[in-house]
Amino acid sequence: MTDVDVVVVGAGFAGMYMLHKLRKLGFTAQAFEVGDGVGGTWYWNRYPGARCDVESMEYSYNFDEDLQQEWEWTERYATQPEIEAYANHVADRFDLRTDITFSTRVTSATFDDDTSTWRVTTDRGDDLTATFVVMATGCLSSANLPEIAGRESFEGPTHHTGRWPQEGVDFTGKRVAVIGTGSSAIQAIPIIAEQCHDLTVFQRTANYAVPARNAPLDADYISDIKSTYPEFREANKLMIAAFGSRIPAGTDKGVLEVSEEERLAVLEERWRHGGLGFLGGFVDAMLFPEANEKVAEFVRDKIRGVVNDPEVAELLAPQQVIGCKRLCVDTGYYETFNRENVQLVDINKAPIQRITPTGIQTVDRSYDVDMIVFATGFDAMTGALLSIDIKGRGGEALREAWAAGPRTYLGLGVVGFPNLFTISGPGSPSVLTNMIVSIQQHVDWIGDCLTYLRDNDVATIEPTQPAQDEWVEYVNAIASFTLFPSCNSWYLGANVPGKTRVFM
Ligand code: NA7
Repeated sequence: MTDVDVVVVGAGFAGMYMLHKLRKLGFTAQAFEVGDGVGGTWYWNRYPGARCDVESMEYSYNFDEDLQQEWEWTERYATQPEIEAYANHVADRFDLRTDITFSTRVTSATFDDDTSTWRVTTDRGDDLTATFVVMATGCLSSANLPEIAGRESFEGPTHHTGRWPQEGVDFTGKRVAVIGTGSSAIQAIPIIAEQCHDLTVFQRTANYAVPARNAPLDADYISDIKSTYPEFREANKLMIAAFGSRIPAGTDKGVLEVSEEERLAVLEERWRHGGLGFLGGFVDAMLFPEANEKVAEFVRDKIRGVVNDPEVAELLAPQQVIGCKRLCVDTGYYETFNRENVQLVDINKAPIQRITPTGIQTVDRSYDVDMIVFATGFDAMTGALLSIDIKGRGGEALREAWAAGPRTYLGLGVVGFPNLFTISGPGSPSVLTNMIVSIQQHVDWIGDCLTYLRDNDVATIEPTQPAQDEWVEYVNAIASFTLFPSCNSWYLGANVPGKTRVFM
């Protein structure tokens, strides 16, 4: 007899729905969460301008019709505060908090071969047994703080976008440095620039951003969607990334199969529409370098059209494959570099040497600043999982099993780790899709699986070695047909020094 049937690690959107599902199915469950509130990613990423890049009518749960009917989104893309409020609403509505222990980090999970149960411990002294453990630890939850010499010596405040203080940050009158130009930086920079005295952006790799075209949601649009919400959700599930069924359909042709005129018309229409659907105008933008380059050049031209200083425009114009790193969705990012109080520093050409007590020293000059914002991303997909000491059959450590990169079956289970599930884990569609849809699919699958085990008196389940090997091979084969492996993205773990490069 275990203390609970299931331990759930994390109370973001995955952990919350898992908890709700387990209770409905009659399992006892205990969730642990490091934050002091629910929301996961949307609890931690409070930086100015934080917004979802999937539209709000789609980035929400669909497991309860009343829930989706009663919640009112206000903008095309929801802000972090609104998504966090939604997470809290869900927690209240389904009374989830009673089974979530907050401000508590799970430190270890150890499988006992004799009893076929898990023992879970936390940094607050919890020590409990469970038949199953569900890792709802998130894909982008382990902050990547670069090891830059002298980092600790800086005398002013430093903030990582993914660990933003609850009370917010006052930039008034400050000289601010932002390191990094990924999605978080691209959302934060326009707002920081408006508030601070001056802003210096340290860019290693330029990124592609398409306009969000964010706007308040129209009441007619909301009621139109709500009147057919189940059908709308079904249609989205069938889309390649589980969102965007209302985006005007692209052509069924390749980029190079149409005339220049038609190509520009398709791209222009999607640029005007805004958002992540931009890459879906043609069938092969992520398959062939020549096709991709045409789309990339279209965006570079847009950047050149916005940024006044041609040298700055060229620096901001990315050179890698478009879409290889997750496409960013922006509001006024490139325009921000026309402001007098904003400068761009190319640290690809002149790398940062060290952080000093008063600022940032690159190989060719120093920049005095009052505050540093690290928009340097995450140890994605595996970081949060491997920060827990997980030991499976025979005491095998997950850190060892994954030393050469993560291997899973369906992104849900790992050979040698019975009754352990990873929601939207490495090797699943996960971050290449609308996360909420993929989370719900995994939670529903795990719920069905646990019910089957209980109904059939089966003590443990784990993938077989051939099934896992075939799955990993399959994922790699599909990835190798695409342009995703062509750059140093977090999809590959290539943003974290020393991490094995595997398409996750
Ligand atoms: P990202 O997309 O990983 O971006 C991190 C940025 O930080 C990126 O520009 C990196 O440059 C830069 N970076 C990372 N380490 C360093 C060091 N050591 N020195 C200088 N610059 C560095 O993280 P985000 O938080 O913006 O977005 C993550 C996801 O959240 C995003 O894809 C959306 O799905 C939401 P690099 O490109 O590695 O040269």
